[in-house]
Amino acid sequence: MNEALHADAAYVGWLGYRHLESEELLKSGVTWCGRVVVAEDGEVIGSAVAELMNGIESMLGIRPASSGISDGDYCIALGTFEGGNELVARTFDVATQAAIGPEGYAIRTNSEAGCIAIGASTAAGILYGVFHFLRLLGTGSTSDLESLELAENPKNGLRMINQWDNIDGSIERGYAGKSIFYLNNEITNNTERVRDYARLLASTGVNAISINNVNVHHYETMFLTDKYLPDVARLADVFRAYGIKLFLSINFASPIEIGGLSTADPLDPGVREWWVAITKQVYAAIPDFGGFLVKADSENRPGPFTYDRDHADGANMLAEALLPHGGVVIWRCFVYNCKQDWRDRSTDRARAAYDHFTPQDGRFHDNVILQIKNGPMDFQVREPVSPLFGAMESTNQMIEFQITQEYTGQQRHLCYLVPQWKEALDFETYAKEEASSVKNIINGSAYGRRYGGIAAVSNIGDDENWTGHLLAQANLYGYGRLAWDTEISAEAIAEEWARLTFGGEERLVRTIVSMLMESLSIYESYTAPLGVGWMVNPGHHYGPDVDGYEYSKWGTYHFADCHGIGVDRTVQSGTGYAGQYMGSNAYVYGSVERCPDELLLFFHHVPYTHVLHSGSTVIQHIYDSRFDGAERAEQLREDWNGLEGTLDDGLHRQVAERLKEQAEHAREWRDRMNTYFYRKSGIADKLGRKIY
Ligand code: GCV
Repeated sequence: MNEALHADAAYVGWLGYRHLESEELLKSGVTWCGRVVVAEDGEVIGSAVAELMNGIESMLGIRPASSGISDGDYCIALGTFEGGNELVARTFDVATQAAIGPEGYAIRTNSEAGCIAIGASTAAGILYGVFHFLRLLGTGSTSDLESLELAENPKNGLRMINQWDNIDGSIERGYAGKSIFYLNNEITNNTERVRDYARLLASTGVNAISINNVNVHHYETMFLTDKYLPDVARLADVFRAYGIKLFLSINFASPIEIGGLSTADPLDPGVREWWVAITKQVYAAIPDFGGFLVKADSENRPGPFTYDRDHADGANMLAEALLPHGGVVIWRCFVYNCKQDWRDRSTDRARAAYDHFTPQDGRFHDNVILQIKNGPMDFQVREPVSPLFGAMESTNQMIEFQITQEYTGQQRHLCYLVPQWKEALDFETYAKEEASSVKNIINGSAYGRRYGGIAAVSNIGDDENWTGHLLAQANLYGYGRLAWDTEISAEAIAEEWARLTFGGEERLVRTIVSMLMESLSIYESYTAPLGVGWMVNPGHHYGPDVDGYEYSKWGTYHFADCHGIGVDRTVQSGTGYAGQYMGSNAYVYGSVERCPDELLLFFHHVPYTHVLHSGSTVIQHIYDSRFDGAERAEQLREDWNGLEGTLDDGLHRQVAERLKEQAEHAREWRDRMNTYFYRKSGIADKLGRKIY
């Protein structure tokens, strides 16, 4: 197979629409898909129809005819329930139609009418329905098309991607090349690539994107002005055709930096008027603009604190400017003291978001959503879930995940993150007696909130395969699918992705799914077992450095000495962080006996000889997990190498190279960690393995 084809296969990702292998499904598909009947037009419907035609052609080898009405032969009928497609109207009864929300869809085979109908209340619903139908074909998860009957609504209103791209083309924490949006302080003209990204995102159910880094620098501050707004609007056009709303990250000090004012005080009438006017200007250019994403008073970014105002003052000012246009403010809760003195044992960064925000519950306007990182620190491989979820009954909340692998191997190591995200979503907060797991908090149902959802920091760049590590595409795919339906299992998502990307050969699929499912635990075991994070090289965050952050200002310590390790966050003797949890979570985390092993060192400082629930001591676990993790990383490499010949060489080779690096690097982690702790503790490995 030639190189161009390899490259193309990596580029198209899960939208490669491989020719179907199942004869039965192929036959059924050819019968039903010869014609597409659609009575409406419009951009989003246009995207849906184009995707359907291309998908069918590629998977079934027939190009469907397209018409406004049926010719009596079998067909696929698309349309909104009220949109004039008689086949759609006939196929779905009133109850089904009523059960479909704004972005949902129903798919049903109507044998009598000779159609498979995809019906929805909006064009976006049709688009999602089409992608679902194509997924059914592509994964072979239906053997024939005679009896389809399904209906779906997304579990979350906002299913958002955050780009951390800068206008100079760099990407903060990007590991897959340069930005696809920007180059040399200009917004790209290559909207083809942006459009392909929009397709990938829409196919998983993503419906919102913020296109610039939350750290908003000089030029990006001007995105709100005539200098860039027409170009921003061009990008909004591309995303709109795929049902995706565009948001901008804004600089809280914009009134000073681009408005010529002397203050950005949110209670200053001049500042408030300025935001009203500039927001109006944005909506004139982008009528369906989503709103502003804000990082304020965080890691040296400006914010309301400068003026002795609080987050609610800042967020509400922006919310008022957006309200007449239907926009929302997404206000990040990643607020902590990043200039801490490491000698100060009373300040605990983990406490910060809860301490800052809970006192303001009830003060945020209805079109403000607080965006909270999944854990209280910063996207470590293992953290407890942030105690802020559920702790603000009268405030909209959404969760923030990091698809880009800043602390999880930077797309040079394999680390499938969906299991981590699922664990966070399933976490029971005990905010209410029932149904108050994180997923029910953020989807708005627990407290009857109007807005909520999920955001995640993207992992793509202009690398041919988008994500650097080809298998890291599974994280982007998995994020979207999970945001749409928080109930699907991580394994089911992995399997879908593997089948769509690599085809249905069983050994190939099984191997890839098992590698993905193992990968998080492997990465955790050679890097940061027992919940102690941050033992990485400062700045770029790749690779081991146990004390890299130990004497820094960032509030990220493990407190290892010759006796023990871990952070005492108990109420009795520590920072009190464990007391921020509700119900039995506080009880479990606050006790060294009850705390689960995987989080022990996050909550407790214990001697190396402390015996874990597993029966092992802390020091022995430190050694065992590193040896084990490095071995399992080697196994990943072998598993993949065993697939040679079952997928095209180019794809195989690029992953093989990454897995080789990972296996070597896992050994580096193992040896650095084990040697450090052996030297600190003076306790030998019971199994007498080589520690340097
Ligand atoms: C965008 C961490 C990252 C920063 C990032 C920040 C944030 O600190 O290292 O690069 O900045 O989180 O989420 O705002």
